[in-house]
Amino acid sequence: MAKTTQPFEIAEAPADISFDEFDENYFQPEIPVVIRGIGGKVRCTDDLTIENIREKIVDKGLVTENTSWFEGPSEMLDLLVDTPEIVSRPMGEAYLRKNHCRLWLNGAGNFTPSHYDGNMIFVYNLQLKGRKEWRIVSPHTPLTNYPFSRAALFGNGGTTPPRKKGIEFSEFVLEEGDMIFLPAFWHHCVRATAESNVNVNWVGTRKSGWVESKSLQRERELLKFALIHYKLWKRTGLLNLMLGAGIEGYVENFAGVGWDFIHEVADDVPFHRFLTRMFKEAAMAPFALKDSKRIKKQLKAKPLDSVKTKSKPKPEEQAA
Ligand SMILES: O=C(O)CCC(=O)C(=O)O
Ligand SMILES: [Fe+2]
Repeated sequence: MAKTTQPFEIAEAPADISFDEFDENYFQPEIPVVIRGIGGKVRCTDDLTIENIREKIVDKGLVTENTSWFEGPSEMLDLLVDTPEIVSRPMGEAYLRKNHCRLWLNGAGNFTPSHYDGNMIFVYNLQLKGRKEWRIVSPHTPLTNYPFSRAALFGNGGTTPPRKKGIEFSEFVLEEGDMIFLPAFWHHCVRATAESNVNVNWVGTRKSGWVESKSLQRERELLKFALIHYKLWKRTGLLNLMLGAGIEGYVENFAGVGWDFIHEVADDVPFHRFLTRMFKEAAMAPFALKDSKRIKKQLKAKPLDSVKTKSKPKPEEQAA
């Protein structure tokens, strides 16, 4: 692709796209695509208010509360929506963690800064209610992250389009009923613009056939660090803190498999690449220190905060 700071046009597909077409054109080559209006094709409860969902799922303890979303097994989403075939078939071939479904309940202005998801997962995100604005960045021209992290530096963490030349990015809106398929390692930042927003995710990890990219290369090198660290210290606490943003069991249960999978991804990384990676990550430490207050605030956010307070976008975020 030509060197440009202009966004590229996201691929779009109709709600009746066949599984074969989806698989060949998007899933296998790991190309993001927005499927318009698929929400109208699947059974979906009609009482989709945040209060109802809270009563039906959250208050019944069917989900685990995470920093800014809820996660749970597929039964929790089955209460809300049918799983489309272009989701269920690839999920059937993938590694799944127990909680491979997620639920986002956000008020207007909720902003998720630029990051890519852990465990090398691909993500389907269906906008069941409301409207969200997305910006995604290709793993072939990735943003710079905090050391060992999957979150982009706040400087370019999503509030404004990337300025550096050559970064491949796209901007689009998910209206009610639209779904994005986002392959592994694509940075994304997301802003809720409707009063009340409900999204569901299905996520999984490809067992093989990962498309090589700069971000996959970094992941391999970071997982090599995990292997070496564990060999030396036989402990995972620090690894889960650094690589898994403090999530307990992140490496032990990586992609729902754990160490066997990490070996598969990282065994071949030469030692000099691992060393270079350590230097590159260390070089970003000053940025983490500079932004530490905002990072802490972000980590403390709770899913329903923005619903309760109906927060308006902050001036610094309105630039997006
Ligand atoms: O909806 C959002 O605010 C973020 C969504 C997201 O990060 C995801 O689906 O992985
Ligand atoms: Fe995400």
